[in-house]
Amino acid sequence: MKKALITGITGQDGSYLAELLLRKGYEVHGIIRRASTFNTQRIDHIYQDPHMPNTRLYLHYGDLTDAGQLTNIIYNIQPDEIYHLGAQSHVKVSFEMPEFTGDVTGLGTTRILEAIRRSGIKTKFYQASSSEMFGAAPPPQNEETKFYPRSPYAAAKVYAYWMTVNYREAYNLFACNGILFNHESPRRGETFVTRKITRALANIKAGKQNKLYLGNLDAKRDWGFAPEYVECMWLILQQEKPDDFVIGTGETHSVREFLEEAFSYAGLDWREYVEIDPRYFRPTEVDYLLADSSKAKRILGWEPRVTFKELVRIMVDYDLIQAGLEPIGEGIKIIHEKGFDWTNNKLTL
Ligand code: NDP
Ligand code: GDR
Repeated sequence: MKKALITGITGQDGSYLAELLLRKGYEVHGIIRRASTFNTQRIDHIYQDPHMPNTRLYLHYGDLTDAGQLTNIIYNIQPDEIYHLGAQSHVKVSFEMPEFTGDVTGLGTTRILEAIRRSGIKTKFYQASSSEMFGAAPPPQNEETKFYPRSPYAAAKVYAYWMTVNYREAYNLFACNGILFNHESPRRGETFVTRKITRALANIKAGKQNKLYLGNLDAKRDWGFAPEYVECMWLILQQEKPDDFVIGTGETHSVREFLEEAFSYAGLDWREYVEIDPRYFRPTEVDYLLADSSKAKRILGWEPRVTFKELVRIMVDYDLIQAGLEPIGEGIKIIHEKGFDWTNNKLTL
């Protein structure tokens, strides 16, 4: 049985990836942070009591700032594959906490790479690189595009990207970068713009909220559906040789278009509810991201199946249910039609 270790297993991507790997028959280990409240909501439905026979999911306390414990975990588990998804992943927050973001998001990668090197184990390594690294580089962006990071988060990811490449070249590690463009889902963190919009609109419909405060509506993003993107992470580590891949849909939309699509699907006019709060503007913005994923299509055979419009509908339906309302239904229909599973209000793979 193959063993995988996931950092960031409690996050959006970590939770979908854990489901995928369990389904593929892996023994899955995840690193979680100690918190005073439960922080495992996204993986509670797959949690297994470690005392039971046939358990294949194990959680370990650790932190990306604690090199000793990371080395310990990696040495003890001896995983075949490591998916390094843990990060301070919020771009706006990284301007408030640049040093902390550098420590967790940048140096965190080095700590894991060093733990692999020092423990001498043979494992494959996946680094969660980001389209934010392209920043101000003109679209479309692919593996050849020069990085131009526009935030402390993006700068930390560029550092982590190059450390991954360096350990591949210096120590012959099977280390890969997946340069993923924005991907969203009902499990997306509530402060990222897509989820902030779909949650607010559901609360507005439910009479629990009247206004939605946002920042820059002109930014353009290449938004895809997260469960499809974790399949790429796995595919990248199944190749014969380690390599770096850009993953995205090849379609771009502004935040305004997302608003329009979401509110009109729910029968509302966003202009009546949205106000601009400059607090959400970023000191330097990334204006225009658009993926050229032709390499992933050619080598991994990967193409997205869920469109922008479908993604919006899935997220709106889910948040309507969360707000105690009837879903409009198109989103749930799409989930079933495309072979995903939505039971007990949980979207699983
Ligand atoms: P989330 O913010 O949802 O999850 C981040 C995860 O990292 C959580 O499990 C979090 O734990 C964990 N984490 C944060 N700080 C630490 C720390 N100090 N030590 C250990 N674990 C920590 O991110 P996503 O799932 O959306 O993204 C996964 C990865 O992919 C991230 O590295 C992100 O930067 C990157 N990425 C994401 C994209 C996207 O569109 N989603 C696109 C490109 C890259 P806790 O739950 O306790 O907070
Ligand atoms: P991003 O995602 O910065 O692309 O990083 P986010 O959803 O935070 O912002 C997207 C765009 O929306 C604009 N925006 C707002 N953003 C937030 N969060 N809140 C608002 O109120 C708001 N109003 C407008 C932003 O200015 C921006 O232009 C995400 C993260 O998941 C990263 O970890 C990942 O690397 C990249 O995607 C790819």
